[in-house]
Parts: sequence; C-alpha cells; structure tokens
Amino acid sequence: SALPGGIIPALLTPVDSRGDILRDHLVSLLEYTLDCGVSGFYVGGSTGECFLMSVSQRKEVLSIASETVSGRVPLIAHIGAQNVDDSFYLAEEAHALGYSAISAVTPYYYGFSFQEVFSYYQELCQISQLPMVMYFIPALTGRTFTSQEIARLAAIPGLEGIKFTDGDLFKLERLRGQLPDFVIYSGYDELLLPSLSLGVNGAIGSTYNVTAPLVIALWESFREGDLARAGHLQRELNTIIEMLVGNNLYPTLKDLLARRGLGGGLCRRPFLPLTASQKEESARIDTHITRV
Ligand code: NAY
Repeated sequence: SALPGGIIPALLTPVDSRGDILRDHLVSLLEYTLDCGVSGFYVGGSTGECFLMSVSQRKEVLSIASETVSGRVPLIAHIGAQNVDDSFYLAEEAHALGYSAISAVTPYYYGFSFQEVFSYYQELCQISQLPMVMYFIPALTGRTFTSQEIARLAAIPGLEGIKFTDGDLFKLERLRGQLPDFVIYSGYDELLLPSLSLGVNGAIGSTYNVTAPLVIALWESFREGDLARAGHLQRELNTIIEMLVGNNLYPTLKDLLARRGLGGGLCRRPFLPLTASQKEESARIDTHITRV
C-alpha cells in the first residue's frame, strides 16, 4: 500500500481570536515536527478542528500543509463532512494538492445503517484516485462497527486502511488477523505500545504534535525489541497524556507550542482559551515533558 507507516501527528490548526488560520504558526509546527522525524501528517482531522471550520478554511489548511511539506513526507487529508458534496469537493482538492491518501470519519449523527455507510465509502472511493483510510472513532461518532462489518468495508476497492481510535484491542487483533494487507493506524496515543504488539502499521495522534521525539523513541525501541524501554516510554507518555486530557486537550497542546516559540495560536469556538489555572497546569506539563 502507498499509505505511510510510522508516527504521524494529527495536525493541530492554529487560529487567532477570530478563528482565522495562522499560517505562520502552522508552518512552524510543520517544520518543528518534521525536524523531529515524523513519518507523515494527518491533516484536518478532529485534532485539526475540521468539524468547527468552513470548507474553504479546511481547503486552506490542506493547501498550507502541502505547500510547506512539499513532498518531504506523505500527507493524509481528512475530508469527512456531514455534507457529502463537501467530502467529494475536499477529496478532489486533496488529490490536486498532491496528498497521498484521503480519510473520512464514519457518517455520524443520524444513526445511518451499515448499507448507507458502505455506499458512502464506495462512492468516495469511486470518485477519488487516492487510497481511503476510514476514520473509526465510535466514542465521538456514537456509531460502532463489528470487525466483520469493518472487514466488509475493507473489501471496497480503494479502502486500504483504518484509523482505529477505539480501546477495543480485541477488535483490533481480530481485524489484523483477518486482513493482513489492510493498513491499521493506532488512534489512541495512550494505547500505542499494546497496539504495536498487535501489529499496527502506524499511529496517528494529537499528542504527537508536542511529544514527537519521545513517541518516535518508543516506536524505535519496540522495533529493536527493547520492550523494557518501550514500556517505560509509554508510561511516561501516559502520565503526560493524562495531564493533557485533564486540562482541555487541544488548547493545552497549542499553549505548549507557544511555550516552545512555535506560536500555536488558539482553538475555534466553542473551545475556550485556557484559564489562568489551566495555564499553570500547562506550564507543569511543559516541564514534565522536558524532564523525560
Ligand atoms: C484526529 O482525527 O485528530 C484524531 O482522532 C487523533 C486521535 C486523537 N483523538 C482525538 C479525539 O483527539 O490522539 C487521539 C487522542 O487525542 C489521544 O489519544 C488522547 O486521548
């Protein structure tokens, strides 16, 4: 498959207080994480706040990322939207901008039938020349699928991978066993090491925007068979993730970027800026990351 493996940040989208994209801050984040050695970027996903943005803003983010990265690593464009015409439009844009793959969240909110979800992916895969990564995040979509249903979706020509953001590692193992050529990305950063042991091809995560060197070290330790070191790094990362998730995740990740001189910006409403005490906690998280 042409899909990238390895550690792939789910790219944050820095915006100003009006919600407009801060191009320079986005470029700084891309350059910083590239220097850390990431294997690709997942652009415009949940972490990118896609569901809070207009289609033209989403296109702007896709375009800034592709211009900046300029072929140094593969890019995956998240193009999922409530309005299928928006998905089709963004899929075409992603292709025109040189993306390696597209990804779409499973249709949500209306409780669609399996057949409706199947048709959605089938149509998207038919119109797009790029491989599709289905984005499975049942905790946020409210819609889960069995491993048998996912296997039926995986048989759609062009649907080559899944971003598996679920804690059900039994399901992950069953999928891996059934579909040896299917590309599986770990989607919960806190479960990276157990997911690696079950044979995922890569990992896409929000916290990798600020912990790339540590998570790449975890990945390499696992590859070298140094499970003691990999386990140590996962525990250190999970302490950081626990603090991040307890402090309003995305605004805190951006605050951490600001502390490193990378800008970072704010999140779009209804996300609120960090309070004074959340900023203090963010400073503690920053110190913690530096000490690992
Ligand atoms: C996305 O599209 O940006 C992702 O889903 C990346 C996966 C993240 N999920 C969410 C909802 O943010 O990295 C995870 C997650 O933030 C992390 O594991 C902390 O729980």
